[in-house]
Amino acid sequence: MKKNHVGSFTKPAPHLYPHQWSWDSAFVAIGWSNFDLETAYQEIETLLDAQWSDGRIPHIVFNPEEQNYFPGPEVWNCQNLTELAPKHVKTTGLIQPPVHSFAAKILWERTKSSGKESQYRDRIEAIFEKLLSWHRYLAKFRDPENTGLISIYHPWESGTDNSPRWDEVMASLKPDEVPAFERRDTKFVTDISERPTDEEYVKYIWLVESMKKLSYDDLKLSKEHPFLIKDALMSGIFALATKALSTLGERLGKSDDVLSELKSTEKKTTEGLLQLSFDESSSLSLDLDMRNERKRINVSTCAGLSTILLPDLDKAMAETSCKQIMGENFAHHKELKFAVIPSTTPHTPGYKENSYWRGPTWPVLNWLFWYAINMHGFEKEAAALRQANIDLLAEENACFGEYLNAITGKQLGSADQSWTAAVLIEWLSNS
Ligand code: 9WN
Repeated sequence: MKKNHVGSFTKPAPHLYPHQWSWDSAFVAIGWSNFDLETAYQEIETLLDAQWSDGRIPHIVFNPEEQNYFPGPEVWNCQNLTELAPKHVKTTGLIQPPVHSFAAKILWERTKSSGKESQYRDRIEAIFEKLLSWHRYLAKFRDPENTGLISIYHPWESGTDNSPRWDEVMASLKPDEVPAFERRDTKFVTDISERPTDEEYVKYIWLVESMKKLSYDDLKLSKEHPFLIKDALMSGIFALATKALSTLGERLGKSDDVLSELKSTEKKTTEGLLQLSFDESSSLSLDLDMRNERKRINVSTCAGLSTILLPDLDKAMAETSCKQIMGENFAHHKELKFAVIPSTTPHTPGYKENSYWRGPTWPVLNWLFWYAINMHGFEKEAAALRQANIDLLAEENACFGEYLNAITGKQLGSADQSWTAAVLIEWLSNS
């Protein structure tokens, strides 16, 4: 993390990801807060400084020093396409899962326990207000259908870019011309089969072009953009983070109106996830394809485990969800050497052992699910999951991998990934 820290933020990885990424920063701030509160606050503040006037937190904030990334700011062209984008800093027009309020709550707890409340009080107040407008943006503009669930317009928004969750929808897209481009990501990984394919990439860029044509305007996007999905993982995280924001709000003495607004948003998302997305037969929360009559996308990936992220889940549902996580489709799949959660259940359609979100395990999501299992009181299962992740990351060649093969223990993607370090710090500091 120290090595990847530049100016006032932390790059997700030394070369592959040279800018500030939204949800990476939230996890990294949690990691920093174990030993350097100031840097943790700065991480969140730098990100929030790039917030759009409608409340959205962009998925990437570009580092002006860094020209070697595709698609860079000239591709996104946000400042010329919409008044909503900030003028002083360049960003993409996408979002990522809203982990930030969850991070802010943890930061404030650690601020209090280190006796630094008065030093950081004004700053947490300012952070709270910005996060409130972020949550209002999500509730209003990312759910015009009033389902309680959050819409995404691009696989990059999901944070699980080439997950088999998106295969059927992506296969149905028929991109016309996209401007010529040269990928840069494939220059930084030794084996390019660990990254998305060129065919996937063309579609990613085509979707970006469509968003640009619609000026990143949510109302137009929700009506006309070809990719519109209610994302189960995004929604589960939204419920968890909204609860965290309302708890933070209570501690900061916010008004009853604000607190009840947040509570009803959390309730609505919880109901949406349980009623519209949860599939009894697979015990998974499934994404909904809004361009195909809200069809449930029935693929077994770790996003389906999002039910456990709901803070107000009843005991029976929490148990079902925990069993699924620790069972033979996920952490205890018979082929895995390490009992960690794979991104995709082995051998489901679209599964690939070493490819990005198609099979490898992502420590950061393991940590999030570990947190949730603990939150629901399954201490034994949480302890086992923690230990399996620590064992995997202690393998000789693990190198804080971005993602890892849980069958062989091999590190994949980028080495020295910041959020992998952050969650390892968390596991080692909190058992
Ligand atoms: C595109 C930075 C990001 C993560 C995402 C992960 C990957 C980028 C990419 O890296 O996405 O945003 O180029 O593949 O999928 O979750 O935030 O670590």
